[in-house]
Amino acid sequence: MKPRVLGMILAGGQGSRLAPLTQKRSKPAVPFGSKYRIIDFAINNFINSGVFSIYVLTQYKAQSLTEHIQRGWRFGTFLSDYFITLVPAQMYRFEELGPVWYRGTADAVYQNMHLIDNHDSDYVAIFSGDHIYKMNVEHMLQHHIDTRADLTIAAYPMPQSQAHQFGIMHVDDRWKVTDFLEKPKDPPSIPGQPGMSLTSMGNYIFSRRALEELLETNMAGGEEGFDFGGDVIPRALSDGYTVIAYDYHRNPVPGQTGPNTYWRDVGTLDAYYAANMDLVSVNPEFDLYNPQWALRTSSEFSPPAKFVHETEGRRGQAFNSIMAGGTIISGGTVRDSVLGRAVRTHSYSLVESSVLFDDVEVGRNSHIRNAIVDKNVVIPPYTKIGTDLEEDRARGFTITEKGVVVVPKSYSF
Ligand code: ADQ
Ligand code: ADP
Repeated sequence: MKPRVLGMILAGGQGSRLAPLTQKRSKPAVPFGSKYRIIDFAINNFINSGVFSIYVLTQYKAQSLTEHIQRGWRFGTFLSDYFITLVPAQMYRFEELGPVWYRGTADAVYQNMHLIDNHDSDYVAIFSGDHIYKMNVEHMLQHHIDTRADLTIAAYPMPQSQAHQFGIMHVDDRWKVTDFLEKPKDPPSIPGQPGMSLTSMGNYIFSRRALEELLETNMAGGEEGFDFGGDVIPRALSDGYTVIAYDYHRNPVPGQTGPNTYWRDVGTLDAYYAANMDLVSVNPEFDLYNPQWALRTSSEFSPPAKFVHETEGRRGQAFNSIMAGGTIISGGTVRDSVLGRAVRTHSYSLVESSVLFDDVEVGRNSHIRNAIVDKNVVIPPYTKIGTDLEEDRARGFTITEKGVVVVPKSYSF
């Protein structure tokens, strides 16, 4: 019999370093790559790996995420094991814990243990909803089963200089985890690979019994111990559970040649912008077009994108760019840019190296460069964004360390 696997996606992250994009939505709900939301990549990893029972645990400013999932992510209605269901914090343990929302990632699962009982899972795959990557979860599960692990943690080798923002693992020569440090100041290097640290991707597969035992013992204390990285994983090690690191690099998805080298946290505006720009480069590191690893998203209706070329002076054209349905390049030039749905650009405008979310309108003769423009912004004619950063700052826009200008949602000029 096939093992029963329950997928849980942690989607409550605030993503404060992505503000203003996260002012009105959680990080997993932030639009990415024209028509996707960040959470779509985690969902696709599950369904492309045959995990069709999925709970999405939400908390912070979840309305946008809720609508995205409800609108577009639906399986059939008559197979009860095929579902993507949102699980907001709703105090299921009120009698024991009193009025508390999710106090951390492990607590989000702890407060919903009844879902694991109802599903009668053998294994629970608890994945972060915050990252852009492709991962074969079936392969990771097989590894978990083969190594008789209680807990398997997806691992990504990363330059030591960036590793302080992550959980770091020490492993033995068979990739058994011997130590786990959550966000250490001086991350240790991988033996034999100086300059690199073995990072936790925040993706875990637990055998059900180990998960239940660990959460029960870990949550019993009451005041703290609510996160997987800081609390539950160190506890698993000190209590003698078998914790195995799964080598993400060595396990590419079907249809991909070469090792898996792409995993992006997109936790800062500059990282988010760079990951979008990668998609419109001539040879992107992240491939949206692998038919063996389909990247689905909310399938909202939209009419086809259109390019209008009225006269020579008013030609609508785009180079090295992607855009979604309903967008009309009604004159003007778009280059090296990512455009969402129902964007309008007008004659003599120029959009360069920018990310425009759904429903942005670019007026005649406007020039937008090195910018991220959130939804529902109408840019009047003759406006420049990204040219004079002092002026942009004075308008209240966020300017990143690398000089990318971010225009907040529904900004009015
Ligand atoms: P962080 O990313 O710092 O480190 P955290 O902010 O807890 O951990 O977020 C992990 C995931 O849980 C994210 O997908 C987030 O959206 C979600 N989340 C956060 N709080 C939540 C809550 N209360 N309810 C539901 N979901 C919530 C973690 C690990 C590190 C690891 C990195 C990898 O702790 O060890 O290296 O992820 O990015
Ligand atoms: P997104 O910009 O992420 O696509 P939407 O514009 O579709 O989000 O909004 C999603 C939901 O969030 C809507 O139901 C909307 O009413 C709600 N919403 C957005 N901004 C706010 C806000 N400031 N206060 C309350 N609800 C909001």
